Amino acid sequence: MADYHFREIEKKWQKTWAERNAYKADIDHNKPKYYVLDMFPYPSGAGLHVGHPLGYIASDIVARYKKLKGYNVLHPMGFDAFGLPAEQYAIQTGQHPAKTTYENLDRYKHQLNNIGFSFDWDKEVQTCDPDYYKWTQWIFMQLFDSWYDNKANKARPVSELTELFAAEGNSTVNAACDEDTPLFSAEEWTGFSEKEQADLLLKYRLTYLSEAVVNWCPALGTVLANDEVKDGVSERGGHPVERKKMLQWSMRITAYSQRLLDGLDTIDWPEPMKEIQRNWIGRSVGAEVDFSVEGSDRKIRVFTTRIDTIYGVTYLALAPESELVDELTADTHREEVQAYVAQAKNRSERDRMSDVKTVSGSFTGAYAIHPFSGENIPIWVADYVLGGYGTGAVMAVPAHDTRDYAFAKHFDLPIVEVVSGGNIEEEAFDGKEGTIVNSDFLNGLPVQAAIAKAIAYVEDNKIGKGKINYRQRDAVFGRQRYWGEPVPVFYVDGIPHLLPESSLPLTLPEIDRYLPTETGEPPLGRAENWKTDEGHPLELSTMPGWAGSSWYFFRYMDPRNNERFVGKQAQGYWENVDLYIGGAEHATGHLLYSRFWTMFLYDRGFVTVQEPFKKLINQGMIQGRSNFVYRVKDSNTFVSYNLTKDFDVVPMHADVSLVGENDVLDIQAFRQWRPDLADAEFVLEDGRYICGAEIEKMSKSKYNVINPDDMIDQYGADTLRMYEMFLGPLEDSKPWNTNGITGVSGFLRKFWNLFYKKREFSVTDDKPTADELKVLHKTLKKVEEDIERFSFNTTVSAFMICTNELAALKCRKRQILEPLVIALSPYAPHLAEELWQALGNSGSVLEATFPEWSEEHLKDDVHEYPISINGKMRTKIAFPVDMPKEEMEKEVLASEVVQKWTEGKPPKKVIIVPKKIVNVVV
Ligand code: ANZ
Repeated sequence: MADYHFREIEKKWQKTWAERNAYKADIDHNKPKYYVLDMFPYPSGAGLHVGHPLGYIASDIVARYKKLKGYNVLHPMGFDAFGLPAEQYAIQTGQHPAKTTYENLDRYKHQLNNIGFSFDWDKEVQTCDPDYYKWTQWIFMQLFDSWYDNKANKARPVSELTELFAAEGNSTVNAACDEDTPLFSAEEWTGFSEKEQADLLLKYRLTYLSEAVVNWCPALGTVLANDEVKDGVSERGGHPVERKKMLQWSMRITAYSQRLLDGLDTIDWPEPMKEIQRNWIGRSVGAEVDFSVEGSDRKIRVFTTRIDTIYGVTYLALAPESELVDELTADTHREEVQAYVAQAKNRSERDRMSDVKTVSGSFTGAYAIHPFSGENIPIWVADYVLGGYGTGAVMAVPAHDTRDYAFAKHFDLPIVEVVSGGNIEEEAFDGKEGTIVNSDFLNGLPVQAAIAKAIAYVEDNKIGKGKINYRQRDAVFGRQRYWGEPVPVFYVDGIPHLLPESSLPLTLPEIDRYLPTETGEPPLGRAENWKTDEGHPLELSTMPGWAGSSWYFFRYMDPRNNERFVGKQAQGYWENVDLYIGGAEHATGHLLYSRFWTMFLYDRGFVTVQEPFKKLINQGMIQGRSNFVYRVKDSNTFVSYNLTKDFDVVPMHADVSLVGENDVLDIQAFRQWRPDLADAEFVLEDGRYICGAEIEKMSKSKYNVINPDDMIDQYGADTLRMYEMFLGPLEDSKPWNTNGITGVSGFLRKFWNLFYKKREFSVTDDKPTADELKVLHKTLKKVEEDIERFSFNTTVSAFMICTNELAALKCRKRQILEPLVIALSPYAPHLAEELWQALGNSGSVLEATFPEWSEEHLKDDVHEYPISINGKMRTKIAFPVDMPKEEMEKEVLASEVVQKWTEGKPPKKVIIVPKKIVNVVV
């Protein structure tokens, strides 16, 4: 084959690699391991567009490069195959979601294979496969069977907790548990009924059933996790979400808040991702202080981060949800407060937090007593106080907090500034209004010292204590849907029990329709005989999308193990993911849950690592370039882009496949696109219809999707791979531009032509020149250094420059070209494999070693200086680069040409610019 026939070449090598099982990764203790992973895709009905493989191409390059560098590389792929879209489709069509899922999955696989990825398909996992979700259920069971010991700072089996309860009750146990867990003695514990014990244990288990306020989405018929709700609507579909109290499975991720924070310092992730997780977890150091209530023995406990400002408290504010509201409100104010509470509860948390302008609240008629000054302070209900955070009550210090300040101004409450506590710049109040108090024993201390002293004081006096709060809540785990993992739990007299391990997997039952039952139970309520053999009812909710994706990286290491979720040996060898590439949108979902489950599995001794992903890179989005046509209102006439100002037009997306170079519309094709356009009329400019264009998200609905299959068919997979990398830095978002791809395709052809001259393979064994060696070594150095820092676009340019330079030098030498084939193989594996074979190698380029570059060939040892006399270039003289200036000057002046132009006279000045030029002024 003499021409670059990419179609045949790519088919041939894809087939060969598959036959040879070329990417099989087995444990090999003689080599260091490297685990490169992509976030596995959800196989959607739309298939892949060119944006999807961007990250996969980058990870594939790294995988192939690391292999050349002598690593044993694990580079698997699989599918996150449970999820809402397949189920929504099933509801519409009556088709089993498995059917569409597997159809989509096959299409994805086919598309991925077209691109020539080095995936070890023997390691494939699919989260909806019972052999896989058996182990998701198993991990759920381990979580149910664990509690978090704050003293040991790790999860432990529940059997050890019940032993402690039986021996000492729970007062000595420092565990992550529900706020409302009562204290009990050992005798009380043993005296409790089975149901009472079971209920208490649920307050400790790491996965538990509780009555919780959840995000209920009536349109989707399910609850959603906090990260699945954006701006009050469901992330998928944009349906309204309500707050609702339900009996619900949750995961006690809050037990791990501090470790999830600390762990961030040990991993190499983009700083913004770490920051998003830090903010989500929301650690805040402060104190809880109890305020007594006048005429009542109830106390109001507040959480504050600024206890040093306590002398400036002028009112207390309770969250509308707080149960204290009803208890404390004076009869004279009851009606008003109740009306306020009813209205406030309907506002979303987000609105309540951020909106300072619509200050609202209601006075309860009750008063608290200031613990330091003994003064009376009014108690208000205010919706800016959130029920679910801290204690649901705040001590309001209008002079030092903006929200309190706005509230006090609105309701005309006193504003009292505290002069201790140092000077915090962002204080709300500038001292012009209200009184200033001296904060007594905190006076003159810097903020942190004042806080420490005040905390010591409240602790000594037993009216409060130092406290660290986390904003993160436990993660809601149950979903009232069909297409997810069944929760392996059955009920006896309302007590949840785990199924025996031997009965896993608990497989999804067949049902007639994928909808809730008439009585509002989840779809599993439709299954006949959804019971244990003993007739006990099984749990009806299923697991959320994130269950299966929270541990799949371990399963890849050992996917066919029937005894364990991952074999000890396999996990011990592959450890965790060295490089993880995927989208930034998973910061508070998948990436947090995976870290949580890994820490848990570590605690219980099931894995040897605490963090799943050592290094993370977020690839940017490839945006689409949409085209528009402009329809004259209420007509079927379309006006060309530059004429639209003279008409009243409505823009409409036109499929980008109907538009040619320079945005010229193919009118014929457009008319055939849709029946309603068959008789479309056009107002043209210069005889053509020019479309408008805009950069938008690549999406079916915007008709701007570019299918990688089409690109591969037209240009080849190697060109697509290199072009996607060439578009710009991996992390950046950038628009797709099909015009640019021809440049890359031309470059690969040019590279090919270094080997073939007039269709003849013409590589020689001649000795390379210093210049040729320099081109080679410069390129190898750049390629290696750039891959090591994940800069792929610059590597592609380096290859282009090198190819041009070698073509200019007419270099066809094996000693130069062969190493380049190896270096190029991670990027253009098919072409490299073909040329490797043409060079006479029997094995595969996959088994080669990445060529080493050496400094010796990079040296510029002589430089040819232009010699300019009075500003005019007269000749050129080569000097060794390390020659001292005085010697150069002597030689320049002695040269014949210079002698001629200076007529032998001594020059006024000689200026030598190293490695650039010599200027002689006479
Ligand atoms: C007095 C004070 C004075 C406060 C001051 C702040 C500044 P973070 O950092 O987010 O933890 N707060 C406490 N619980 C709240 C709740 N459930 N809803 C709304 N606000 C609440 O914020 C803690 C601070 O937010 C606490 O410290 C409290 O106001 C308020 F100059 O107490 B502070």
